[in-house]
Amino acid sequence: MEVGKRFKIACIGAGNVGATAAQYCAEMELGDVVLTDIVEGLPQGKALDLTQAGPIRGYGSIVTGTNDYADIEGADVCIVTAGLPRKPGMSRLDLLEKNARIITDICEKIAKYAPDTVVVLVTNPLDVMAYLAYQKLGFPSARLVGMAGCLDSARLRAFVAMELNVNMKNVDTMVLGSHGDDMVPLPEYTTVSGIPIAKLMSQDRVDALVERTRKGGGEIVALLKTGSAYYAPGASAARMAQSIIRDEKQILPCSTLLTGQYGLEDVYIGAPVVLGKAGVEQVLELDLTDDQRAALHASAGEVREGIKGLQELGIL
Ligand code: A3D
Repeated sequence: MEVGKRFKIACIGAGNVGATAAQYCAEMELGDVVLTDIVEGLPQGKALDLTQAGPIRGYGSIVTGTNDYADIEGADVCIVTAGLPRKPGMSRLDLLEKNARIITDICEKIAKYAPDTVVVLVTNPLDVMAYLAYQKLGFPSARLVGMAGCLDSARLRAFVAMELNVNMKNVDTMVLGSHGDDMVPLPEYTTVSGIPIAKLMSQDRVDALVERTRKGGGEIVALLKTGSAYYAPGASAARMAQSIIRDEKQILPCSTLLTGQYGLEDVYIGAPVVLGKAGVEQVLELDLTDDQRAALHASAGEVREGIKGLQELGIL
């Protein structure tokens, strides 16, 4: 009897987003999950808790927790959420440096223990960290992909569904560009069961929903007061892991290395990609208006500023 392969997903960073991604991966039975963190007991405790939810939720994925990177050995997908949030008094540059040092260290460990893995990076500032990880890992760019567009497009889909009082599953959309205020949502590519949203609501309402999407992360931070969003980010990372592990070849907006597409190169930025077992198997180029193209280039300019910051710090 042929025994099926059990896939392995390493969630590096067992904080809010990492543990939530682990939960969704286990619930979807994508494979066995290894939660990894530097804080002793944290990944072990959350892993045990998730394991004990298995009999109730009906999943058979084995979830373990560790502080030892050797345990990620052979992981098919590594979801990286390790990093520090911005604290009061911490400048953007401070945060950039601290997270860049964490990502550099983690990349060394991934390259050592899981050299064939596909990395789904989540740590902010997302597109800059994705570029850094790509440089540090030495993997083909197909195997390093950033999570942002999945989340941003899910937010726009949810807002459209809430506005029209329809099922969110019927809403489809595409968001390009960097993660943050410079993202480039594409209302022309937003449909409800194939119907363009321009036929379902006024331009003013479309603009308002796009603006709410742009500020979607901040809206949740303001409500939570401490910490940032984690259910939808965790679900987005797990969704990407699913497309990779099951070789689904889903078209999803992800941060990826551009090599001339949209007139941009040598920068990580959000674009529609085909995600399969090789990672990013294609980058799709959409027709953009002049304004959207200019917004995408401005977005890439911001990412390049961050990359320049890392070069000045001697990290890149
Ligand atoms: P949090 O709950 O603080 O978890 C971060 C975890 O990383 C903590 O448990 C730390 O102990 C751990 N950690 C720190 N250094 C290391 C290390 N070297 N190795 C292993 N673990 C380490 O944060 P969170 O889960 O809410 O967010 C995690 C990251 O994701 C942050 O950078 C967020 O800004 C980012 N994030 C990005 C998005 C995007 O859409 C791109 C959305 C949500 C969060």
